[in-house]
Amino acid sequence: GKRIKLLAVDLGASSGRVILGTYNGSSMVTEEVHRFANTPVQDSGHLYWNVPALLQEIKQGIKLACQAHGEITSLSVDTWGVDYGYLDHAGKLLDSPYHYRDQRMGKYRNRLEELLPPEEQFRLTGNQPDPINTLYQLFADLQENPLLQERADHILMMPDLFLYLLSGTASAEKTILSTSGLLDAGTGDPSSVVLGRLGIPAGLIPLRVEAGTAIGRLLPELCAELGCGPIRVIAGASHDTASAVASIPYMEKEGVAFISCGTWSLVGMETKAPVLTPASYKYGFTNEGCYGSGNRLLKNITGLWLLQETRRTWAEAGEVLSFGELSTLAGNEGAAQSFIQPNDPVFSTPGDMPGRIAEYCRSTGQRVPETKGAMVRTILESLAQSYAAAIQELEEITGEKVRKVHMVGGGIQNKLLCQLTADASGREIIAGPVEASALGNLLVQLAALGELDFSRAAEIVAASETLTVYRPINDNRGE
Ligand code: LFR
Repeated sequence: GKRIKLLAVDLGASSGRVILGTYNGSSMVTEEVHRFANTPVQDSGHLYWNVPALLQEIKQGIKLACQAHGEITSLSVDTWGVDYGYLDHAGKLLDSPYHYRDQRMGKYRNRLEELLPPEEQFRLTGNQPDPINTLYQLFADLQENPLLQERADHILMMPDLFLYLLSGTASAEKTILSTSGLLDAGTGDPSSVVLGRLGIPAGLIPLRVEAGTAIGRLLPELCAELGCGPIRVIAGASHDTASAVASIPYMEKEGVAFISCGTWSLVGMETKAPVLTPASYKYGFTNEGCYGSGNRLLKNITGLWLLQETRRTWAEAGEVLSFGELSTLAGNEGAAQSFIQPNDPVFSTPGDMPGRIAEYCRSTGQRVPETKGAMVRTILESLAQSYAAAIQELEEITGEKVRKVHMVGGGIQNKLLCQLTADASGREIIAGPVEASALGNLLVQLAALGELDFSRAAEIVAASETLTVYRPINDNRGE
């Protein structure tokens, strides 16, 4: 039968990959062609993304895929949310895009929130106010550098920036833009109130496109450089979380929540429309756009970031441990003795995470984890508990009972985390796929090419991936 080959470029905050998908009409076989670290640049007290290095890695992945697999029909890029770069009037990238963990927004936060109070932001945009959001970053940039108004032609969100560098077409895809805090809730259109209040020129946001739009082809000079044909370039569900959620192998959707586990853990539920109630605001939920129609009601929980930074800190001190080894150490420990709040601001910037966790435990009157295993156990159990709490909150906000939870993303390779989540939440966990964002990215491309009726997506994922079910063993809900 017919086989279609597609490439997903999936950039996470800690690593990126280029994944080849081969679709045969009923399942998708995926193969990792290239994987690379995403290492931010620290310079004069600021934190940036290294766009040239990332572009080089993406190109390397495309080249390897074309060498090994011949003709590739299309490609798409998804990345983390909220970050962006500026293009000048000649279409060149101005400066290095900032990392959302850069701290410049702190200086302007109060001013912004005077002009646009957090509660009003939430009501207007559906996005949970957070200094990492595009609107806080843009506002800070314009305050620090008013000349930007003249130098910049428009911004491009990170996936749109890479799509532009590959195809020459500038666009603003709807799902990634829905992380910005700049749109009217549920519409995909910039909010004139938000822009007006903050003095952000509307012209900074380029032509908006729906998720799943073919925007062009790989630039001729890149085809020549990489030895590829004129691969179609598709704006997919460009936000990695939108792609990840597009890959959930739902058997049913009623009463089902998801946890997307990467650098962040996103705990949520798909709803028809944004949920803008006081409870939704109070519990820290946000509303983002799904592929197609629909809304993602979810909470951002600082996720494997805690473990990534812990691992990095220990590696720098000479003890290099894999994530598998860390999980084994934690598995050999008894139940955690101390807990942290993953979203506490002390954990949000890069640094000595074990030191900060120890300090957190000390200052909250808890026992300081004494071994590496105990430290990891504290992280994993704290995550599982905050997932369970978010599920509880989701039930309260939506008035729906959550019976099952789909866990997707790289974090589900940590089986202990999945089991702890089943235990803490008292829910059945269905884990898979691991490469959720890449798979969702590929499926949306197929739909954009007219090769897939998206209502079959879950069925295709279930036919392509191994799913693992975790049932609560030690039900900690006390029911
Ligand atoms: C996950 C994610 C979240 C977003 C966070 C920061 O990778 O995209 O959805 O809130 O990164 O951009």
